[in-house]
Amino acid sequence: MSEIFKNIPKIKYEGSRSRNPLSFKYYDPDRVIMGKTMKEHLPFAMAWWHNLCAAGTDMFGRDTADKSFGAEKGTMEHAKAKVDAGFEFMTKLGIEYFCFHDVDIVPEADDIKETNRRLDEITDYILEKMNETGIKCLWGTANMFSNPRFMNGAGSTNTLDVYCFAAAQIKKAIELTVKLKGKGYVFWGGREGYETLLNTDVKFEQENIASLMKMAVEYGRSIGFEGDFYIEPKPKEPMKHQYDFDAATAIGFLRQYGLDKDFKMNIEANHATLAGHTFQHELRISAINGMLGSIDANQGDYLLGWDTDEFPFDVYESTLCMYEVLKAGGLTGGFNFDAKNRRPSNTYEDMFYGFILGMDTFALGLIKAAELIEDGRIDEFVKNRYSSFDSQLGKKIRDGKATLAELAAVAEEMGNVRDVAAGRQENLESILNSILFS
Ligand code: XUL
Ligand code: CO
Repeated sequence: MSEIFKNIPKIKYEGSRSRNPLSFKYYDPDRVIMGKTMKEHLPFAMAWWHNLCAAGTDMFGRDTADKSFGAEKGTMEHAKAKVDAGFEFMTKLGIEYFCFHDVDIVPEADDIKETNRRLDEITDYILEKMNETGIKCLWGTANMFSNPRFMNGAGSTNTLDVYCFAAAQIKKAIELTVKLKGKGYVFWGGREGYETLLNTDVKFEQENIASLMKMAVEYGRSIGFEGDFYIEPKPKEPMKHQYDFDAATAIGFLRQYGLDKDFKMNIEANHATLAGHTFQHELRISAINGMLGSIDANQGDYLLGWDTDEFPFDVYESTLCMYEVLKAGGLTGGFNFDAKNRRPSNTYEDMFYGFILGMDTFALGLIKAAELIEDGRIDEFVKNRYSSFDSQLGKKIRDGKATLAELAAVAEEMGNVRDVAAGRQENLESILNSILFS
């Protein structure tokens, strides 16, 4: 196997003053922050689909990048060339993990039995590369949205035959995840939603999705999968309304169907903003419910209302993300760059620039989040903000032992409220700025 990214050396940390575009400015893997190395805090992953498959096609134009890696597309040679390219790419960047859909790693055949045979063959090859390099699998998943059979959804389909196909793909993808020792298995509800309620039985569809997930958990556990299952919430696109709208909705669904012990959230930044939330909101909601599992690290665009999957460069966002992650005690999963180069960024160098940007953005976010926590002013403010509840009566309320009548009597005794503490948002934002730009 010959080198594919010939002009690209191994990417090293050179510091923020370096003018070398092929170097890290902030990601210094061995630097220790709050007792752990950056590499331990930030288990980065490469998304097979964006990095090795997507080549720039959009609604208005075809590929701009060459991702053939010297082989004919649609062949097993090409599938292997992508493995070679992917492992060389990850090794050069020091990325420890990858994530994949079944159809990212082989061309789908006409018959699922042949597709599965191809999957066995390619994962043998991937395993060899994993053993050679020490690179690991973060999570696997089944693509149940591209093939036309899934036009009405997979778990939410109206057609029993399609439901069986979804089951077959999930079964195989879990087997592959176990074979590659993946830490997680993802359900992103590609077309699990609807375009119009006029043709949709929402209850029926949601029950079927839950059943499919239950079968997946049972099967996964029966073949030794010990990792987490994840739901990756997204409010819309491709469907007008997707059932896993946001973290709160997905968590409610999991609890309703008794799946909450086996599942956590895989939170994607761009999906959060599509749902009208901040990235930080989705992380916080997952964390306070004990379900912050993994992250799809990317960002959207304020001017565009769709999932642009850009490489993250917004350090406010990455700092507030890392603030949530540090406070939650880290992730069980990792940081998967579910991100793609812009269409005109179509060279091999651009593939590296995308990851250098993303890794540096999260490294800087980690540095700044640790400074915020060590500074302590924000945490202290939040703690003090609720200090009135430290009283006897406050404790009684927190313990669920107070009555409405008792509290009303206290209010009547006071006659009116004299003192409500200020929220201090501007002051806190200014602290954040002073730490970000110190
Ligand atoms: C789509 C998306 C997916 C999932 C995996 O918006 O994020 O690529 O991450 O299916
Ligand atoms: Co994603």
